[in-house]
Formats: sequence, structure tokens, C-alpha cells
Amino acid sequence: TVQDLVVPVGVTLDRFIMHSQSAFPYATGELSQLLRDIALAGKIINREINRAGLIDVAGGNGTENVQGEDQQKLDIVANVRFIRALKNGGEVCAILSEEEEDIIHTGNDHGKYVVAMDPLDGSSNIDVNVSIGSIFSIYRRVTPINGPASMEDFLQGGRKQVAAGYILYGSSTMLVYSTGDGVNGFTFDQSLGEFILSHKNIGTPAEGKIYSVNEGHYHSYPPFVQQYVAQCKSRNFSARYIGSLVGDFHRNMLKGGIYLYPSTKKDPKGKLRLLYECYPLAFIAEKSGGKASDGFGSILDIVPQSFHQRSPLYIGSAELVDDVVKG
Ligand code: P6P
Repeated sequence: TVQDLVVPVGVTLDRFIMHSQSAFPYATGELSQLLRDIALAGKIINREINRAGLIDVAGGNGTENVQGEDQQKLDIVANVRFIRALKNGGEVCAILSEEEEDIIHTGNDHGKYVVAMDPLDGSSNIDVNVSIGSIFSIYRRVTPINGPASMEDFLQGGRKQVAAGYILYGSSTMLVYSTGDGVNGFTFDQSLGEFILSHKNIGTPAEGKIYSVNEGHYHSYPPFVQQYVAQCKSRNFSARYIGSLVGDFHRNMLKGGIYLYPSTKKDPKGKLRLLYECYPLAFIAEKSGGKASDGFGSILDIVPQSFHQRSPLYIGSAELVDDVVKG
């Protein structure tokens, strides 16, 4: 498997992908190229974010996305950069983005893959310099090659993802992804312009002492969540919630912990989006030994009905997710 490869920490993403490729001799390299295209988009967005205060890309754009959410200028910049990188890369025939109502056809009808993405999650944090992230989910298309992609390419269900991951624009910028065989983290070296393998074969600790939830919504949480939060306090857990899903998820994956976004009165189906937030992070969670649930079953087993549907999300250390779900 990929994890058995003698790939030392410190290799570039390109070399890691090449080594991984050698573990799958029948793979034809399109997925490898697609991962490189995503890394390129991440490098470009990283540069824009780092300059946000200096060039006019910070703040609101005065427009709303399909979700009715105020678009930040960088939301739009990130969306455009990802679409352009994936279109130019040639491996992706269509994209589903949080920022667009319908799927975007790239013109690469020969492409074997489709990507569902949240180009920049937590973007309201940009102006206050808090970590933000891009989240992506990759499927092989099920519609005929050379024809147009369509809805069923994106509604295959979480367990049909061939790869998923995120880019975290934090104190350092990291790309974390899995192609199904372990989770690996790459830290961006600004001086080289390269992602370097820094976190090989990440394992989510089964237990943890951190819980991430917005306690401001406490009174609108279901009783089983209120009980769980009380249990965290009685167990002297630390509360860590930065209002940015990718940042909270990444910390919990490395240190052990649980992130909760329950259903609320305002969002009875939860706030987070199934296809490009919950599914990809659930894929990463499970491939690193963690768990992800909607309160009833695994996120990855939810049958998708529509592009932008929401779901409650309880994700992180396996034993903590079990605790909250069993109530
Ligand atoms: P609340 C950001 O808007 C986001 O989608 C996640 O990144 C974050 O965890 C959550 O919503 C924050 O939502 O309701 O706690 O402000």
C-alpha cells in the first residue's frame, strides 16, 4: 500500500504522488495530475489570502451566493482560481461549488473525474486573520466519457469518493488528503513554492479531551447534544472553537477531539453541506481512524438527494463520536 512505501518525510508532493503512483501500476496518472492541479489552486489562493489586507480582496463583495450568504471577495477569488486550475488541468469534466447553484462544465468532457468543493470555507474569518480552508471531494464520473457530466456524477454517495482532502491556510498552509489508503499532510514551503510531506500517515487518536461547538447556540441544540456538552464539561474537556471548520477539524485530527455542528432551530438540517463539507471530511476522518456521524449513522452512508443539502455533523475521535451518538 501507499503507506508501506519508503517515502521519507521531507519529499515534495510531486515525488510522493510519483511513489504512490508506482504502488498502483494500472493507474494512468489522471488522478495524480488532478491532485497536482488542486495543489496549484491552493498555492495561488494561499498567495491571495496572504495579501488580503494589502490588495482589495478583503471584506464583503456586496453579493450573495446561492446559499444566500454574503460573499466575501476572497470566496469569489478562490472559486475562480479552483475552477480555472481544474479546467486547465484537463482531468475534471465538471465541478460542483458551494458558490454556484448548478454544476460547472469545464469543457473537458474526456475527463474521468468530477470535483465537489467548498473553495473557501470560513471566509468571514479572513478579515480577522483566523485560519480558513478549502475542501474538495473527488469522484470518478459515472456518465459516459466524452459526453456531458450530470447530476448522478455528483450524487453517488460518500463511499464512492476516490479521494478527498482540504487545504488549511493557517499559521502554515497545509494540504491534507487521502486517496483511500491513509491520510498524509504536506506543509507549503514558501521559499520553494512546494508542498513538502510533513505529516505521514496521520492517525486520529481514538480518544481526546477537546470539544468544538458553538455554545452560543446551546439552547437550540437537541437534548442529546446538550447532555453531551454537559458531559464534556464534567470530564474537564477543553473547549476549542475557532469558527472555521477546517481549522477545528485539523486540530482535533492531530490531537484527538470532536467537532459538533448539530441541527438548530435556524438550521433544522444542520448548517454544513453534505457533498463538499461533510462527505470529504468524513472520508478523511474514517481513513485516519476517526468517525463522522449525522447523529444517526455514518455521514458516508447518507444517500444524497440534492447538491446543496445540509447535514448535522459530529466528527473526530471515534470514541467521542460514539459517545455523542449513543447519547
Ligand atoms: P457558527 C463557517 O461559516 C462554517 O461553515 C464553518 O467553517 C464553521 O465551523 C461554522 O460555519 C461556524 O458557524 O454558526 O458557529 O458561526
